[in-house]
Amino acid sequence: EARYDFAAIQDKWAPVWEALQPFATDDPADNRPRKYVLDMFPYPSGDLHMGHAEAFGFGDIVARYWRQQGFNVLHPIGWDSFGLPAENAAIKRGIDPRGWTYDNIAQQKASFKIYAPSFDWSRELHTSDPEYYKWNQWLFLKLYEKGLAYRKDGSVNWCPNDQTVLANEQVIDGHCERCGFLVTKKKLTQWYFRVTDYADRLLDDLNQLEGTWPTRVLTMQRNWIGRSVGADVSFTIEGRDEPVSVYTTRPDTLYGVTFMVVAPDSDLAQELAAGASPEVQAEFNAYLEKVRGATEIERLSTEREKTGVFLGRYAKNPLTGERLPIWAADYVLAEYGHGAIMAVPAHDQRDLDFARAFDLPVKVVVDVNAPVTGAIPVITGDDEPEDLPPVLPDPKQTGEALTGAGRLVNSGPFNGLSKNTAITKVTEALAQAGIGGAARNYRLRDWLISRQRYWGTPIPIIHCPSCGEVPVPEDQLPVKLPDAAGLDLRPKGSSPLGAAEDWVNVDCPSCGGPAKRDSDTMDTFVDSSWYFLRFLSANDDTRAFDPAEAGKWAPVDQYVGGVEHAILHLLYSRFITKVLFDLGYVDFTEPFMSLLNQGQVLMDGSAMSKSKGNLVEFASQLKEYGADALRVTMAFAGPPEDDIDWADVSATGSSKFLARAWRIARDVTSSPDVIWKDGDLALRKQTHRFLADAPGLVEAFKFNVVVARLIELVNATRKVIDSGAGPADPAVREAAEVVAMSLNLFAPYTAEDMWQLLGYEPTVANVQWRKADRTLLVEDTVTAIVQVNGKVRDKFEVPAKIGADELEQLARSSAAVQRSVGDQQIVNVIVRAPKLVNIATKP
Ligand code: ANZ
Ligand code: ZN
Repeated sequence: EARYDFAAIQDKWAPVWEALQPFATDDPADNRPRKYVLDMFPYPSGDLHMGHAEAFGFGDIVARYWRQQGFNVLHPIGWDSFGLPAENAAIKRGIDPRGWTYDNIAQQKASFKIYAPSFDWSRELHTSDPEYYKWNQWLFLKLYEKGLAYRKDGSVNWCPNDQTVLANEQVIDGHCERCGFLVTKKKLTQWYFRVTDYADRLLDDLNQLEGTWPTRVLTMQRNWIGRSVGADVSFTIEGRDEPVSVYTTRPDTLYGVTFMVVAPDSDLAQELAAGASPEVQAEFNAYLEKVRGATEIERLSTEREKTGVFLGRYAKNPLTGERLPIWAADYVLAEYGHGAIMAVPAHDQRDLDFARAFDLPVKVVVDVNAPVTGAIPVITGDDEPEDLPPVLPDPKQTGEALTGAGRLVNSGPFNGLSKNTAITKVTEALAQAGIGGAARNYRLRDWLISRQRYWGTPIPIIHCPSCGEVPVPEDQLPVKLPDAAGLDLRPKGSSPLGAAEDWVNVDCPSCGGPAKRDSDTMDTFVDSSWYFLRFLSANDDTRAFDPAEAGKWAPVDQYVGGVEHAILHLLYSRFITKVLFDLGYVDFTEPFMSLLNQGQVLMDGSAMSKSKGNLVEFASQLKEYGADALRVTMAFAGPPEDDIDWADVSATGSSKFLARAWRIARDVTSSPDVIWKDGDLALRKQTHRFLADAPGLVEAFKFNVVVARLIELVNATRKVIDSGAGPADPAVREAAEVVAMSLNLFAPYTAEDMWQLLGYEPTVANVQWRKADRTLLVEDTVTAIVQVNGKVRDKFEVPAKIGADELEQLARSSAAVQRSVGDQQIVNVIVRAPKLVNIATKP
């Protein structure tokens, strides 16, 4: 008797699929509805790991599912193959990053061929191919033309270990996202993409993704963009012609300003200090040195002891005319708002901490005990309401700022207004007086895209001494990377490309004079910001992508990937999509309509790593259990969003289940033309209940429930084979066929082999899902009892899911019940659906 042998089955079907290429989506005449299912493409850092097995397993369930539902499904694969790890490996081993990268791609590809996700291999791409990065350069030029790519001097995040700049998004709690080193600041001229122009749209469009993206990702993006709504207020400075603007979310507290603070590392602070006494200058310079060592998080912390320097200068409150001392303190950031603030210590905790540390005045201007609902006191002329009642706590004593809502006091004409009304009124007054008005600020910064490293896309700009920045003409793209041979790739703070003499020195495309190429390369997040569009035209060397193809396939219907990309990659792709929309290349504004974040694969409760010695290698698992058992184990472990602890799951159990399923197909003795209705009724009902339920479960990502139901169905089928009508029962064949079709989602080799055992041609992946027979879905029934005054008067069968109202109606209309009630009055009815109705009467 034939036995289930996963290795033999893999060896049998892999070449068949390779020849059939059943998942190529290249037929323009195919007019089925379309779905685009995409996994975040892998970085080729070695062989595939268990995390890949999980994510690609889940993505494939969805892709295979939609195919069975009659859709033309695009499920492509490529590699995110530029980046630092290749370069670092190359430096360490003295090899070419290119070789390292493409060897790893070959390795991962071979593993994928065994793991068998239903990829359309004809669209394979690698971002490090000139055929790909040519279009990165094209994209850069499009942004440049629009003024969305620009160069500026600025203080940038600098990783001293990788010797390269980092985008804000790549600084995690003050440390380098890649190597963990503490990030410092450095003044450099760098290329940026103007993401901040899109801040409002990036924020507001998140509402469209509510319900289809994980809530935590939406929240992380909202916080990252960090829109703040308030006002700008301009303050005149003694001894300075130009007034200084500050940004505040609390213009209502303007009467409570008692000093002003500027960021020590701002140009303004330097200038103000330069106009002060030599003692102040010296103190300021020493302070500035210290400040440069602190991270942004440290500086903003309310826990930290407040430090600062009085600059000996004064500003004037625009509404009260009061004289305000100006301080430099590091809790104010140079890069946010205007780098200067109006300090309101009574109502802002950091200002209060500072005021207490340096004994500065504190003035309460909002009575936080006053109710804010109800009538607003009428203000008539000079007849202002009473000032602050003495019952309010004094923040200077308590150390607690009064941050809540309330009504204004000590605020001249604004007294009595609620905080929110006052915010509006004061903002209006500022605008009218020409000294400020409504303003917004964002935490989001422009995207710094230049990198001082070799293994990336060269920036297609030429610097000419007479013409300045000159874009490389489109017909000269790609600007190919020079050979790594002969270049010193070791990080040294400037790009290794600068040393490639033949490459860097060129004629200016504009004047023909001697000029130099920009020697930085692009952040690899540029590569991945639009790759989902390149898949649509992967083999078209005349354009980045065909807008008509994008119109057909995009946006991506289902995206699958890790939550570690919640901000970086997902924010950048959303931005580039909106830019391409504005440029008229795509007709949608969001790239990924639905997002599934798979959990992590852990071992013994913690993340796997070589150093911890708890690494489970994908290759060895694949060898030991085979692709199908691994895929089933991943799907069965729990909801896909949850972490999987590999120590708690059983690939052996999955293998046994697959063998049981396979043996059912082997044992079927009826032919494909059996009459279904002659089959065992109970088994048929179970099969059709499964057919009815499985689609909804898959669409809700309840893969584990589908597998559990399949296990039950296989067991029930085995019972009929062993003790019922036997292997010739049509219901056994029907169940076996449904199991094979369903296993296609989770265990494609086993499914294909079962399909053949059942007498069909490959491939089961293209077989359409069957509709459940409604007549086999009739509900289970139970017996309901009706009592009148505690005595049973009637019994009847009702659907197990009957509602209370319906059951009560049935009870009241029962002839036996009506007879028993007679002409008495019903005083109480208790319904316990589906089993009991109790009616109480009185004469
Ligand atoms: C006066 C005030 C009174 C403020 C009050 C708050 C409460 P978000 O919500 O983050 O935008 N601020 C402005 N620029 C700053 C900078 N460069 N560095 C540090 N802090 C800065 O916060 C805006 C508030 O943060 C602003 O409103 C300002 O303090 C401060 F009862 O102005 B506020
Ligand atoms: Zn020139």
